[in-house]
Amino acid sequence: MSPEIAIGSRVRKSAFYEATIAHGVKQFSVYNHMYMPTSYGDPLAEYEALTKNVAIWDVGCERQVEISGPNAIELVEYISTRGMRSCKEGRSRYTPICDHQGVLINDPIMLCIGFDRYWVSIADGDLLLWIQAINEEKKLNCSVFEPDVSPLAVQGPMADQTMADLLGEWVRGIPFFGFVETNLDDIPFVICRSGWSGQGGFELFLTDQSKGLELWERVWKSGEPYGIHPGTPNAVERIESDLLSYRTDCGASASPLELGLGRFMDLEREDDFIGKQALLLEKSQGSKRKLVKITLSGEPLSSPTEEPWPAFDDSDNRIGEIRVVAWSPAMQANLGLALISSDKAGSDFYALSVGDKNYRATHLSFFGEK
Ligand code: THG
Repeated sequence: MSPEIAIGSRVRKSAFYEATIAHGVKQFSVYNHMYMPTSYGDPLAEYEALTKNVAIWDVGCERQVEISGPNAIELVEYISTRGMRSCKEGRSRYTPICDHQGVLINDPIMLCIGFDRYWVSIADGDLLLWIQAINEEKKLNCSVFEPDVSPLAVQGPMADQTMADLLGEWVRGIPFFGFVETNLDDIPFVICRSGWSGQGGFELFLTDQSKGLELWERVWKSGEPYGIHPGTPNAVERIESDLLSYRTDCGASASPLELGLGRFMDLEREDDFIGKQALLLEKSQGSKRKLVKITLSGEPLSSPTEEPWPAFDDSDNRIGEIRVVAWSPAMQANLGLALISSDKAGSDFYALSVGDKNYRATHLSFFGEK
């Protein structure tokens, strides 16, 4: 028997947990102290639905940290490597967050609800504690808490049609990373044109967790004519689309410059922010490593990479590690991400899997520069 995950009260259930069980979820991971679906048992069907039709994902584990009060923008600006002052109400930005050493500690989307109210839509990490501590130490008097907000992702080429049928044609006009507060009868949510895929679509930020099953079923019904399928944040489509998985791709000790996130930061801005000095220094001296996209020789790899694989150049020098590999139906190849020492990044290399199998890695691109 393969290992299972224990379900218990220490780890939280998402607002859509019941719906995922009803739709046959087969595997969970844990993300922000919450069960996160990672498979419905047929990766190819999930990939096809995402890239050709429409997919519905429980991403309720993408928790929000709400920052509100007159100084909210001061706090947001101080924790963000990306400038947020020019972000308008009803718009959001993908924003790397670093510690004082310039190490990436989270990469949330920041939603500007008003200049006195933000939602930080976090990746896996206890950012709530970090922001609460900084708020206290800087005496900014914001209120910083986890609100009752649960995102549900609707992704794929038929996502617009699915949501237009459900809510009205107006949803087609929502710009990328723009959002609007709305409701379906008594189900309240915020609809945002966002999501962790390159296929387009929306995220519905449900603001009453007791309505999770209802919202899921309403979306499901609307998507049925368009081949809606339950899915999860997709292990390979997101690599094809250059979307970072914090920790998977970088562990907990990489800088956003190593990870190709430079275009999402404003290091030269006047305001002080956490990590600024370290990042400016790294930028002037060059980063030690680079995250690169590679293809790998061999049979399709069906199981996820449990551990990083050591990477070697052709003279057998250790040059870094492969962080993740997944089979790409679009490229008909094993696609991977590797953190490689800067002087070697850009060349081909080889790697040893956990079972000591030898794989040839061919360089495709630097992550974030496809
Ligand atoms: N949705 C929500 N919250 C999240 C995620 C999400 N929090 C954690 C995690 N995912 C954050 N990771 C990303 C990474 C990239 C993008 C979104 C979330 C993304 N990037 C675009 C790009 O790279 O082109 C655009 C970024 C921009 O222009 O600002 O979409 O999925 N709610």
